[in-house]
Amino acid sequence: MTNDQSVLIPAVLVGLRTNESEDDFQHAMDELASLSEACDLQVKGVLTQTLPHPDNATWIGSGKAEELERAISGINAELAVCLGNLSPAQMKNLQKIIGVTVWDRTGLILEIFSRRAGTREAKLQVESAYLQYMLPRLTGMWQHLGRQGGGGGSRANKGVGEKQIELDRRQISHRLSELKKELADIERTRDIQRSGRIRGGLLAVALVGYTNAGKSSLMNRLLSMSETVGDRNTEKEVFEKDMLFATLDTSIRKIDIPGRKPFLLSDTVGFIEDIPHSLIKAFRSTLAEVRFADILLIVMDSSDPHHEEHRRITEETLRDLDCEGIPRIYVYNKSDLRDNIPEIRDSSDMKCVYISAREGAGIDRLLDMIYESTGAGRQEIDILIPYTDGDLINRIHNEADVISENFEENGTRIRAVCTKQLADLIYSRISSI
Ligand SMILES: Nc1nc2c(ncn2[C@@H]2O[C@H](COP(=O)(O)OP(=O)(O)OP(=O)(O)O)[C@@H](O)[C@H]2O)c(=O)[nH]1
Ligand SMILES: [Mg+2]
Repeated sequence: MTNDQSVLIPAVLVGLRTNESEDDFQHAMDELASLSEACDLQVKGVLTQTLPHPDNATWIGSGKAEELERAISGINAELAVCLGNLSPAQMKNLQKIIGVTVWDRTGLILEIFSRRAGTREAKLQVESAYLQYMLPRLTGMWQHLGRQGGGGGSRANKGVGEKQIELDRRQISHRLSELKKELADIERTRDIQRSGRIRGGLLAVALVGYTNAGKSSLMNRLLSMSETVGDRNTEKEVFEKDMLFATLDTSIRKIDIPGRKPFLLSDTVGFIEDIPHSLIKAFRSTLAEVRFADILLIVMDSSDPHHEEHRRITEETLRDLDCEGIPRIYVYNKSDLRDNIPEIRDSSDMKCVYISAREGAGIDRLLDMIYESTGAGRQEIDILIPYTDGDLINRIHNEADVISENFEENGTRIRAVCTKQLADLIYSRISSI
């Protein structure tokens, strides 16, 4: 969460346009500015360069790098944030010319994540991604420190530096394996909790989508419609803000709207174009709620001209997470910001709905669609349950729709429709059909 009292670091944004269109390049620069804002940077200047391909040594070319150096000293910037992912050598060389720290887009995203990580799991995941990112960059880091120490380049210092790098490298590798183990432990606990919930027989719905699309706002809207124990549901509300990566941790809430079957809803980290691969890998366990969901709500900001592109990126990320088979509903949010709402032609393989999480429009239709789609996630069971397994009979009565029930010599024969999870659980306990 951004701290309003925190000191903003003056920074310059650096863009390199190669073969993308002017519009795409501008859009990417705007996003870099929003990411910088989310990281408490104050953008004091923007410098762009056009080249057929990035310069091997300095990324933007040595002439442009010198121009950048002059701009930086003119406005006392402390940081240069580059659009794109720089190689360790490019980063090191550029840093040397301009005399201030260089971050690339991946480094910036990792920095935001490390500031925002709230739970222990998120902290460990970010640390793991950060160390993987740092590992090949150690050389550049040492050179930078060496220069600050005043002995940059001298042969004696270089030896010490190289030893230090080797040491750092070993320490980082060691820490990475520790982190892997700790994260695996957390994931195991999470699995136990999850199977506990599945036993609750509730349908699991997951919100996914590009960052800032309105996922958390939609969760809060559904919570506000839910039945409350006291008179308010506010303590269950999740954090929403006009800021990239407002949410990092996964929150799960029971949505219990009067007159409708309750379901579980999870809200999690948003996606972004070119999300660092190490980050996706590190967040795989947080995103487990998405992987095990019965249905995905793909939320988009329909007022953003790039929302279809955002949808493509979301689908690609979901593919990386092995979520291709899960039924989905495309939720076009922020309809209140649109002048017109296109006619929706529902087809069996693509379910779309326009909603406004802020004003409530379209929410009832979305809920109908969730229940309609869950038919796909439900299945019929026909099973003979021994009289000794009375607890299973109780669960089926509580959680499934019973079609018929006959008392036979060896047990109760039940035909019912229930969630896939409940069916799997029953079949794993009772092998005879
Ligand atoms: N006008 C309008 N604004 C909305 C709507 N839904 C969300 N917003 C705003 O969009 C911004 C982002 O909303 P969030 O709910 O935090 O978005 P998110 O998808 O959870 O974002 P991350 O957690 O960063 O991935 C906030 O300023 C919301 O108030 C809507 O239906 N209409
Ligand atoms: Mg959010």
